[in-house]
Amino acid sequence: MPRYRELTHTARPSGAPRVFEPKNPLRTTDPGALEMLKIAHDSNVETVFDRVVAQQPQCQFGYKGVCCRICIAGPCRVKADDGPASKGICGATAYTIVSRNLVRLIAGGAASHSEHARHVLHTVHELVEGNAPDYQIKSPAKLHKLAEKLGIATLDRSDIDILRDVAELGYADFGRYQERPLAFLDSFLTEGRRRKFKHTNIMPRAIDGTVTEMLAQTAMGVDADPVNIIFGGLKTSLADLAGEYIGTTLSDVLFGTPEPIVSESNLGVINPKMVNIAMHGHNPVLSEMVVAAARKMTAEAKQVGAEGINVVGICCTGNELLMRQGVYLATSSASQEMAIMTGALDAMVVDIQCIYPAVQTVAECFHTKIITTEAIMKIPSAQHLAFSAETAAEDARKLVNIAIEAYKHRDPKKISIPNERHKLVAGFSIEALTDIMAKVNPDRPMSVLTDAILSGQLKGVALMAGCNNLKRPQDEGHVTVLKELVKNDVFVIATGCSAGAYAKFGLMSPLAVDAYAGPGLKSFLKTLEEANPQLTTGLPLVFHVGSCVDNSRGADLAFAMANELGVDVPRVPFVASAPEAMHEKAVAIGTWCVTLGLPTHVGSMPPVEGSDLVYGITTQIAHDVFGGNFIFEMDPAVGAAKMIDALEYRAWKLRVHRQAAEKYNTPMAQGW
Ligand code: BF8
Ligand code: SF4
Repeated sequence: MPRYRELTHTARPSGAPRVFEPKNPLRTTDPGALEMLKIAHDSNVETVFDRVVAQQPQCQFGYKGVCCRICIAGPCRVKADDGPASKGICGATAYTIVSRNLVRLIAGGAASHSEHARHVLHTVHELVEGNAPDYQIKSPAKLHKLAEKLGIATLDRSDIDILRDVAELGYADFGRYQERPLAFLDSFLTEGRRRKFKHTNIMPRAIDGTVTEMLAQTAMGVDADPVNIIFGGLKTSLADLAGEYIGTTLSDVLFGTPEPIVSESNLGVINPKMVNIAMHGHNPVLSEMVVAAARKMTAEAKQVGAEGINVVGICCTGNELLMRQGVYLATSSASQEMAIMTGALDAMVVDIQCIYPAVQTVAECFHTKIITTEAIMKIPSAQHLAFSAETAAEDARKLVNIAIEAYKHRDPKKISIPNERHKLVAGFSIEALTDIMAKVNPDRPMSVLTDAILSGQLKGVALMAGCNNLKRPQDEGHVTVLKELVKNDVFVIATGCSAGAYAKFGLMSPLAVDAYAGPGLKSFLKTLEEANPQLTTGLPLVFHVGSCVDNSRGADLAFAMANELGVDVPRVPFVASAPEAMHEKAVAIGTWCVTLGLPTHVGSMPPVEGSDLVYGITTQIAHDVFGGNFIFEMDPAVGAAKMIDALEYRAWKLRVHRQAAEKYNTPMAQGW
């Protein structure tokens, strides 16, 4: 069972309200978004902040997970503790309904991440077939490292031949029927996790097959056993992680492995004198091409009176561009409409995921063009331009031209850009982090981090991930948790809209270290900086490791630390947190974090409270079996305290077991 030091802390959340001031539409703490939100209200433009209020109070059957819509005899709701109303029409009880609903969220997340990965994989395939002339292998080093992990020969072979084999194995991972583990997952795991997943029978063999199996397992009249259903969900979450690995590694191969890079963030990066294009969505396959095209089209922009072209990012594709190209990150998920409200956004080019259909409605109040680009993602009234790997550069030029054309139709009276913008340092792939630590210890770079934890200089590592969820004010959770963690000497890495929050608030800058880091974290960062005089910038308070699929980088760091410490992941002082989780992808990520053995804080309650059994499995039993557990806690400060407890407990136990092993000359105890 997970342990908490503070006696009032239990596996149940504190009494913090589930929905902050339900009738208050001013639900953001981001100063840039807040400024725009006031303008939206004054000009009667409806945004997500109004719609979330309009949805209150939300259905409590759905909130607790006891509404079943899996067949059309329903919807069925668990309305009583006993008697016929305590079950669905087929007799499904609360634990069956809750667990089925939960794992279907995981399947949705795995399908989403793997759809993204499949697109990158197709692009790689087109490249090796000679059909994608605008793409290239930007990181041969990453390709070789990946091939070696996957057991693909590299000696005396051309990069393109190696990549061909990698792509084939990737395709096999999507559709394998033979009983062999998913290569893109198996090759990254620790030995301990590999054994655990085999023994618990949750090692997936293919991504698509696992997602389909999950849907079949949870169809009407199939699995009713909540434990079996949840194990199916864990397997699906591992398929999700495999999709993330494919997405991250192949994107690094095609577009480069991120290295430290300086940029800026918040709505103030939108430039009134330039043609502004927002890239919104997830896949660098599209956004990298648009950036490349825009950089060559300054002359065209000048012809319409602009000074040039300013590409900015929103959400995860923004994170991808920021990590590799230093492109400004305009804003994150909940404030996506606010970028249009500036009146100076000429085009918003979108691909898939986390794009509010409402961006088109807001855009219609301005001159902004919304352009969808993928066959599975269209918005009524928005323009569609089918983007393809074969004609990528040409497609990208067309997209940029739409923005240049739109610039001519700007209404100067409607332009209002907040001054808010902050400097930041991003670009911390695990390779980049390892290189930085290698300057302190070239033989065992990861020991720099683990030794700092063993000595007590750091309390541990936290992976901050996930979305915005307007049940509470935007970014409040991300910022509060971060400040608590760094004050307590936790080394923090961040992805997705969590990283977006820190970027927007100026917390991803070296300047924030002095203001917020505890003495241990400060001295740790100083040691790294002193050993790395080649870095042209100081190190940030929180390390940006990328987009949502790049949570795989977080898993990689946990594996590397486990291997360095000679233990499995559940013993590593490493926690994860999604203070404002929203998307199905966040549920999938949180679940594999728990399955890998990480205490995982979630600040927005998933629909599990309708079954004590399911709640207990996710928050307690999971810890006994896998070493990780969910911490559902809506008060971000309490959530952080619970994470710090978990880190301290793990670090203490590691120290004790190491001392005992040394004193008695025995192998290190492996239990958690
Ligand atoms: O994939 S963090 S709101 S943008 S789901 Fe979406 Fe959540 Fe943001 Fe990126 Ni991830
Ligand atoms: Fe109702 Fe059962 Fe159908 Fe669900 S599967 S909607 S509980 S009859």
